[in-house]
Amino acid sequence: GPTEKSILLISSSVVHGSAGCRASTFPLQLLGFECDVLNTVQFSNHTGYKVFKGTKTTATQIREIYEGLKYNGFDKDYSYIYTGYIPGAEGVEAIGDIIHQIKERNSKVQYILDPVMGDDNELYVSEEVIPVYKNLLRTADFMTPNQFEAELLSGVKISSLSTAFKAIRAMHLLYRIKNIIITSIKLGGNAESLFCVGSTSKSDDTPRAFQIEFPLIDKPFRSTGDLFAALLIAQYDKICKAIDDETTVLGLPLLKAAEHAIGSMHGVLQKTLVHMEKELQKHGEAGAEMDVIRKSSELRIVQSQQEILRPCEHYRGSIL
Ligand code: PXL
Repeated sequence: GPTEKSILLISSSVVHGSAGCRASTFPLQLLGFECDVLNTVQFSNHTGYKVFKGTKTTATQIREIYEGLKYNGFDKDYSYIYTGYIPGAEGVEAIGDIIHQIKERNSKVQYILDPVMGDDNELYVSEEVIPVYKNLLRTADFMTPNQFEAELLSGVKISSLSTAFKAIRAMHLLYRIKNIIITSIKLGGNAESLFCVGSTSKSDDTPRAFQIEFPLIDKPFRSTGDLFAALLIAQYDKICKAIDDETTVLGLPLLKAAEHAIGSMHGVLQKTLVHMEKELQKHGEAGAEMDVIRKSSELRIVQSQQEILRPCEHYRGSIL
């Protein structure tokens, strides 16, 4: 029915661990979303380990899978589409075609493009995806780059909050995109906090920007962007529905959604940190091995249901 919340998730699957769709599906289901999941790869584990094995879904296979969805009419009722980890340019192109078709058939669907390309100045997909994403961004309603991805897509080096907002303004203009969130920005080598900065452009095209500061937990977590995007979508949907119900106009739904997503995120990371310390103690000397650290820092998502359902309200942002 019309009140059903449904989403098509297009991202990676890993057998072990919590990357890609394995980070986003369960939280969205827990928060009441019907999730359709198209896996762009099936890897043994995320690519940050010494070894990973598995297969990529080819562009032809992606198109074929969509034909099946379309034939059966499953693609008509999505409230949201999310795209995340896609390893190559042909894959991004094939998925772009799918997005166009779904948008043509359903003008209400909202598309969240998470341009998953890398982190800390290191790419983990083919660099040929960059121009293809630049094209695809024009059809997106939301984008959720991290600092590195925002730099690649805006051409602006982010070294301060003011350059972050410069990057945001550039992306609004380049891609005519309404909602932008740069999920985490680190300013300086020994920073103790991170910043989430975002913006919604109003009907007159002026951006309404905001920032949220939250504590940095300095561990080699991965998949935090995948989980954040999922939480953001769920919180945004909830806030927009609450506005409809009460016909009150809140300041900026995207800011509220990001505050709640960060609240949950912080809870998941705290849970993961406690687990990590226990595991590393158990492993003694061997605990210093990078892959042991990697495994112990896989996000503890199933164990964090309360944190996902009831985000802590501690992180408050400000409108600029
Ligand atoms: O969190 C991004 C991500 C998603 N999927 C896979 C990955 C990564 C990052 O390394 O390897 C398979």
